Formats: sequence, structure tokens, C-alpha cells
Amino acid sequence: MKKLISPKQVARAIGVSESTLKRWCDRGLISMTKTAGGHRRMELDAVVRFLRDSGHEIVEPELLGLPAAVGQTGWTLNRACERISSALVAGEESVVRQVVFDLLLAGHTVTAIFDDVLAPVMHQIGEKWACGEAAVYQERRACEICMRLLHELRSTTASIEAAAPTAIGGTIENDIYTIPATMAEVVLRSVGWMATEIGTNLPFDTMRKAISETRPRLFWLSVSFISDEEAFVEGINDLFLVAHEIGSALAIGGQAVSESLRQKIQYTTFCESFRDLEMFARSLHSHRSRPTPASAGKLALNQIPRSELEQSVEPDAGAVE
Ligand code: B12
Repeated sequence: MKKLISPKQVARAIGVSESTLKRWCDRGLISMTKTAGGHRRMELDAVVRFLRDSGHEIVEPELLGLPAAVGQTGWTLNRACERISSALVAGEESVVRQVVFDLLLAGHTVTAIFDDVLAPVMHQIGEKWACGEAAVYQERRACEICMRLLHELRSTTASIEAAAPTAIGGTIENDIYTIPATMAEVVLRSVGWMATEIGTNLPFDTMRKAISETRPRLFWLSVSFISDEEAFVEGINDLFLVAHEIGSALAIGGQAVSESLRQKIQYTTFCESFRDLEMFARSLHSHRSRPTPASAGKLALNQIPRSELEQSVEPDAGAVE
């Protein structure tokens, strides 16, 4: 269930009056829904998009459930990698969340954050572990913090439309890498797909059954560890046949699939990065990203004279929501 936020909370979080915030909602500048009682409510994703597109500052991020320091620092991607890498090894979870939400507010997509920040950072942590600079518990704690962040980003993506194309996915038998498999789910949800991860360490027969029974438009497979290459090649090719029959596209990615292995397997697309997956998903289903109200022909926020933006409206009868 998506967490909904009231105009009062958002208004305080971004330092404007509640009536101004309500007027922006009514002008469609911030996507909102209304409760049965007619009260306005917003999703965090809509508020993040409004802040990103309007450049409006955030003064009390905690009111939106975000770390207190969000919105105060601009990051180059390199600086963000350095800060997240040291914070992950040190177990500073709120710092990791803060930098990632700063990047989202600065306009970076989850796909770019995964490819250009979190993946390189996890590689660095692998090197620190391999050369003894990071202990096993620090690597594992970093993985847990990363997984909680991915679930938070999953719950922050906009609600998926009922008619959205479906996708399911996971990892093969003996592959317990949840991070890249969950990143694929969040990337697909961020471009409007009803994507559901069905788990890790999945035997091929149950993946074939999942495709036959749920008939997804897309099946993704994250391959970070292969225990038996021969069984892998046979399993993937059987899976592709079933997917093809059903009309499901098979997208594969992962560092364990070497060039020579790729020659032996069938798939619809092989993705070197999550950008590849996002582009493939968009090509399959041109997700008309929910127009930011500004871009929907309504006046762009920065085109509305500040005086007009600040004009207050009559609060609703029985106003405070
Ligand atoms: C975290 C980690 C683990 C964690 C995983 C935690 C989790 N919940 O996911 C745990 C502790 C489970 C683990 C276990 C092992 N690990 Co490990 N692990 C890592 C580490 C540090 C980071 C991996 C990661 O999350 N990367 C982040 C992802 C997003 O990046 P990526 O995989 O490069 O993905 C990019 C692309 O490939 C692509 N992509 C990847 N997957 C997908 C999927 C789709 C659908 C798409 C579209 C794209 C895509 O997009 C990504 C971004 O650009 C790596 C170091 C490294 N260099 O990667 C070692 C590493 C991969 N592990 C290694 C090893 C050896 C192991 C073990 C075998 C150790 C052991 N003896 O037990 C086990 C195997 C476990 C198993 N059976 O699955 C070695 C692999 C060496 C090799 N080449 O084979 C590495 C390289 C460490 C090292 N330096 O030696 N590991």
C-alpha cells in the first residue's frame, strides 16, 4: 500500500502555506488523489517529482519520511560514489539514503543511480573485501542496507496503472544475489511496468511454470553466479522456448554471463546495464511517463509569476486536512 501524505505535511516540509500547496494541487502542479472524504493526498513520488521539476527547496524532509539532511547537498556522481561507499562500509544507513534522495531530487533516475553509483560502489566494496580492507560483516551489512534502500525506492515509485504491462523475474538456482535482481524490478516499475520479483535461487522448471501460468510480457533474469554452466545453457534455452511460445520477452543480465556463454544461449535481449533494460522496456511498451503536470500543457512552474504562485486561496470549509 503506497504511503500517502497530506497537504499539511507537504506544505510544512517544503516551507509554504497549506493553502498555497492546495492551490498547486488543484492547478495540477503536484499529482494528488482524493480520499472518500474528499481530502487531498499525495504520494512521495509525486512530491519528489514536483521538487525536482520546480527546483523548490525542501526544509523539513523528515516530514516526508526522508533523512533530515536531504536537499542540502549537491553531489557530482563521483562524490556521491565516494560518500556512499564509505557510509556503506561504516554502516551509516541514513547517509546512504540521504545521498540517494539528493540525487533523485537533483533529477537523476533510479536507473542512472543503479548503473553509475550503486553498482560501482558495490564493486568497490567487493575489492575492499577481497584485499581485506572490509570485513565480511561490513560487506554483508552493506548488502542489507542496499536491499532496504531498494525496497524504499520500490515503494517510492509512482503507482502502476492497471493496464500496465507485466514483468516477473529473479535469479537461477544457487544464485543468491538479490541486489541486481531487485534493481531490475525497481527500474521496470519506475517506467510504469507492473514488475514483480519472484525470488532468487529459482530452479528452471519453476521459472518455466511461472511464465506459462502468469504469461508476463517480460521475464527478466539476473545472473551473478553460475554453479553449473552446462545446466545453465540447457536451462536458459528451454526457458527461452517457453517464453517465446507465450509471447514473453526474455531479458538477461549479470556479470556471470561471459561472452562465450552468451554465444550458447538464446534470449530476447542481453542487458549490460539497467539502462539497457529501461530502453528495452520502453521499446516494448512506450510508457508515457505520467506527464509532470507542468509538462501537460499546463503552465510550467517556472512560467507562473511568483506573485501568482504565492496568491492564497480560500481554504476549504473545515480546511485542515
Ligand atoms: C555483494 C556481493 C555478494 C553478496 C550478494 C548480496 C546480495 N544480496 O545481492 C553475497 C554475500 C551473497 C555474495 C556471495 C558470493 N560471492 Co559475491 N560479490 C558481491 C559484490 C561485492 C557486489 C555484487 C553486487 O551487488 N554488484 C552490484 C550489481 C548491480 O552490479 P553488477 O552485478 O556488476 O551488475 C551490473 C551489470 O552486470 C548489469 N546487471 C547485473 N544483473 C543484471 C540483471 C538484469 C536483469 C539486467 C538488465 C542488468 C543486470 O547491470 C548492473 C549495473 O550496471 C561482488 C563484487 C563485484 N565486483 O561485483 C562480489 C563478487 C561478485 N562475489 C564473488 C564471489 C566469488 C562470491 C561467492 C562465490 C563467495 C563464496 N565463496 O561463497 C558467493 C557466491 C554466492 C552465490 N552462490 O550466489 C566474486 C566473483 C568472482 C567471479 N568472477 O566469479 C566477486 C567479484 C568478489 C571478488 N572480488 O572476488 N557476493
